[in-house]
Amino acid sequence: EHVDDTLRTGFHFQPPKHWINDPNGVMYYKGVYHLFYQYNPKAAVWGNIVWAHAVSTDLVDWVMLEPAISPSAPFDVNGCWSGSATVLPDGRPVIMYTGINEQDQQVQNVAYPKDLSDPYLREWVKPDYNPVIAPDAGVNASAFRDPTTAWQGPDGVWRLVIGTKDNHRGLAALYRSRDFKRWAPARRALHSGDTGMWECPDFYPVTSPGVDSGRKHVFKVSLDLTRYEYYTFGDYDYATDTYVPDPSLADGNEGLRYDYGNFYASKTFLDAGKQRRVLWGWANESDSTADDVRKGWAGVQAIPRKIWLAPDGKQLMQWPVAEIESLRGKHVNITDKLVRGGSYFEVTGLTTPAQADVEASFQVMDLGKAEPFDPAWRAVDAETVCAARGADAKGGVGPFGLWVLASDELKERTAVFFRVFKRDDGAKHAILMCNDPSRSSYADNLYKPTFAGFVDVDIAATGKIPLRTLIDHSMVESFGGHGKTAILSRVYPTKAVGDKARLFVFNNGESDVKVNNLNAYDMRSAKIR
Ligand code: DQQ
Repeated sequence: EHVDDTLRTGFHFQPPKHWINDPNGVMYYKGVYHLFYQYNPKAAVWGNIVWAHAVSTDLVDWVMLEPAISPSAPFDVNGCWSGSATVLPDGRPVIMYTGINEQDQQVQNVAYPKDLSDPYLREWVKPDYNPVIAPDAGVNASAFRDPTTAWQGPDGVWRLVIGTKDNHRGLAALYRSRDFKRWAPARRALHSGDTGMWECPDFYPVTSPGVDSGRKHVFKVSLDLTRYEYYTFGDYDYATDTYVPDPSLADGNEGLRYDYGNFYASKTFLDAGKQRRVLWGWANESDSTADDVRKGWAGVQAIPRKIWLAPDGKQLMQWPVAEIESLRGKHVNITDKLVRGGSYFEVTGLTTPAQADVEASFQVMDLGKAEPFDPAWRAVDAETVCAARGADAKGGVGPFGLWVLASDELKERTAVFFRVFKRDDGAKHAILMCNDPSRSSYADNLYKPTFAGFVDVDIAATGKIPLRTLIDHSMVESFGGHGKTAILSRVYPTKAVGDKARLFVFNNGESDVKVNNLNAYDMRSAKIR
């Protein structure tokens, strides 16, 4: 079987070939990180789904193992879909996943490691008493899946939620158990919303460094209809199993997102070793199915991100786990370089700009040039604004930022950029962050959406906007405002590949911009064996 390597990633997780989707059962157990994921062992399209398995001690290099869970029994013969791992108080991990049974119903099954002394936990056993949760009468049996990691209340009872829907209403159905074997539905869902099927819910306590944030809980869902995820955080009462999002937060399609780009079916786990919460998410392809078949592969996992509550309590923050910095090689630094309105320059000196880590801080020299923010652009609908004002639309302050994966003649390039608008309300400025892939490739049949989010940076106070972009052949994964806004795009250059790719800083605004500091690093490839 032929695999086309040209746009495969160097330091983002991918198996050697075939289709992957959701991260599953992510966990840290006795010094080892486990990543399971939805995988088609036979082809580069979705189907024949099993839980593939990889392990790592540093979230960078991976050892690929045999699939941990494959269809084998009446309760999962038609597929082993997404789910989560829970580490029990006695130290045993347990997986709960969705099986597609003989009747094509979605049921929840458990699996336990066969041999706890195997550090990689290669083999998993499915008890005969599966399924442990089947859809009751009144539950939509073809929309009842993706159990979360369970949590235990002070009463010793386990709880978890399952994504489902009732007509158009998405639901996080709550179940309880004393023994992880017999589960009973709660009378009320943990949360619900008028947004269609809720896939891959996640629910967890979140911390904020240096702040006693008082046990806020995060609730995230993946919306099947829009293929976006959104989250809220708020207060969770164990006694009544009630979750109330903070009233200042929008719920539903208008809510906050982990990532404003191509990032779906994500899942977090508690890294007990490093006392942090880590987020994994899946980046789908944006080329055609025919292209995926030709390439022999499809799907990438985003860089694992540390996730925490911002000290101001307004949103979550994310940052690539520090371990990936161990892959940094050759380093290029630029300090205090002025980029006049309408100009650009190349960042030279990297050996592999197609596989790089770029951190930059941009200073706006004349904020007074910011255009007024049209109140018709609702604060959450950054995408509309960015679609109307792309990387080539000259502005007052911005667009400025990076052209990554750029070809020699600059006809292929993916823009990662900011625009600053003046607001008439108290917030003073609106900062838009966009990924514009509209010129990313000469190839046809690509999906090239402009993705965008707002970045909550007080530019009048600091004058600066920080950006970090991980470039990995077909992945452009950016973090604005030190992790306040993340945007992941998939792009498919034809000329800006391998050592032909180039990196630029551009400024299409009227105001000059200064690159206070730019540190770019070649990235070595992770070892995936
Ligand atoms: N992918 C899985 C489902 C889940 C969906 C099937 C989300 O369990 O709802 O591969 O991408």
